[in-house]
Amino acid sequence: MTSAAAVEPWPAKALASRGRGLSVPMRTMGAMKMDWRLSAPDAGAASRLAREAGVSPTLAGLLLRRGVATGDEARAFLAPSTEGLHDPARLLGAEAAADLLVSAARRGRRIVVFGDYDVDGVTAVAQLRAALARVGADAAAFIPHRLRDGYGLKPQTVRRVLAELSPAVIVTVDCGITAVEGVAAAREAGVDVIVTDHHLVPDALPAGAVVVNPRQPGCAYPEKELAACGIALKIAEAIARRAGVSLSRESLLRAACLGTIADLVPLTGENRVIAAAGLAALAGARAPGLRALLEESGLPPGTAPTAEEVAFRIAPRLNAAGRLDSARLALSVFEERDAQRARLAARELSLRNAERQSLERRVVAEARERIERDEAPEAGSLVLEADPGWHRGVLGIAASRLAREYRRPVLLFGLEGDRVSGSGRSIAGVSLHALMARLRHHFTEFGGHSQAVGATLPAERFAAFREEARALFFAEVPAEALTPREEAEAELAIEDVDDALVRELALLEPHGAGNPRPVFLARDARASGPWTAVGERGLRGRLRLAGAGGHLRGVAWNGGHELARLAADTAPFEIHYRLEAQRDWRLQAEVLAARPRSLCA
Ligand SMILES: [Mn+2]
Repeated sequence: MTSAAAVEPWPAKALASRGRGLSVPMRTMGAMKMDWRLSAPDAGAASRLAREAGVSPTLAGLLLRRGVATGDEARAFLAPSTEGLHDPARLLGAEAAADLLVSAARRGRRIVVFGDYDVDGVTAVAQLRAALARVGADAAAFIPHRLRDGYGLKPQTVRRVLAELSPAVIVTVDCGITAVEGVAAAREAGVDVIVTDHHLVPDALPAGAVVVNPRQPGCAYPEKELAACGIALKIAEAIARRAGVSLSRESLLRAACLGTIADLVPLTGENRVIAAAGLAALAGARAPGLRALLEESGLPPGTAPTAEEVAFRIAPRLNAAGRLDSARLALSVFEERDAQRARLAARELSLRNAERQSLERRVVAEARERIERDEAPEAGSLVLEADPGWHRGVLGIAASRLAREYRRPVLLFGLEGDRVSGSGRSIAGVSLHALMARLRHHFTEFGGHSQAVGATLPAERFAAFREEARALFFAEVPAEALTPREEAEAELAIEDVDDALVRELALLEPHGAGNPRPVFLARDARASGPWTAVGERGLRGRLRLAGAGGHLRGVAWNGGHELARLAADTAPFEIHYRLEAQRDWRLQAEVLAARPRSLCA
């Protein structure tokens, strides 16, 4: 692998031939054109909210940007409580689903919980199985195999479930809303079907199923953005209420918060309550597998993880099972009662996660080499690569890393016999699904949403598909979508960072989709200590930053080169940064971008 320092800027002729006056993203931040923005809210509105809510103007500004407008809303946002959870009965179909499941349980009819192989799907299965076990149901879990079955309630997967598990009732989680044929296959076999799903609702719902989806027409449920595991939490509570049994809400919330954070639904509204309450409850996790998983993830026993620790340490371990093989291993973390076996399962998840990382690194490195060799003008609008050696289970995660790095839509395919299967990830402002749908004539399978797609096509069509796709994206992707963007939410000079502010900002946690850790702009930063590069790509470093007065430990993961250059000089420079307190409470500034002060005028 070439070091980033040696990478040439994007070839000038590729830029020239685009003729759009557009800068194509490159490896190192220093060399590329960047759209710097400060999107701070109106100062008057911020100081009004600050007075009403009794918070600093800085925090008030950040709250305004998160849709919080009044003192009451601010108090509810800053202290999320389980009183903010809505009644399951408000979710259309939840009562009917609970009735059907409880009566099936009482009559000894077999129920299959049909899930998905990611954290959202697995935690949803765990919750429904726990609730069904509590009412004495004969309930089996079925999670499709990512490589062998693929996603969702396909007719052939339904036939496998019918043959292997002989269910009387199938209840889906995290899939099924588009499964017209899959539901029909089950109904023809006399099986009752309940579809619980949070994905976008198509015009035609599957016929003959009880459907629970807060997005479906006629559902007045206030939180439309629940993850599948959030819906499962509601159904589990509806089951317990219907059967008159008690069920530990804390235990449900522990699972629900993991899937809610991992599935990247907005952590606002009810999802914020689920995330906050679930994270707090994780400190008291009792299931031996979950305790072992927290320990494997490097979290001190008895402490609540942050949402970022869930996203970067816990969720990748749970996901690793389904990426490489069966997701049953991830489910066993929630269900295994034997302490020894539970520890082994958690250990095995760590090993698979390490294997996933190495498979992913290989795909990313090989794709990078091709990206940097590709001088065709179309290359700047879409990365589309395939390799027989690439493992399908890591293509989506590798595509998302490359899409962020190069700021273009990325599609990666693995060749499997006479078929090519792959995943794509997009960037803000580009609907990958809408563009790929125009190439549907090539695919035998295609699905996803605006930012992520999956597709399969015959290998012999791949060359033609690639050529058409590159031309299509070159013509259709707007130039401004490809320009790297750095957006800060507020100005905050280094010398204004103090303990009181840091404690106040902690009230915004848990951070995630819809409520990101705030990015600040400091206009007058200086390096006050030596720069030390770390990491194999030479892109990381630490330094001390000094504004007019204060000092702050700094770290940069991707913007290291430009920062190192600026830090070597005595001139002040401008940075975008996030504040993070480590577990040891050492505060540091994560520098996301740096540029000379002179450009700011
Ligand atoms: Mn999901």
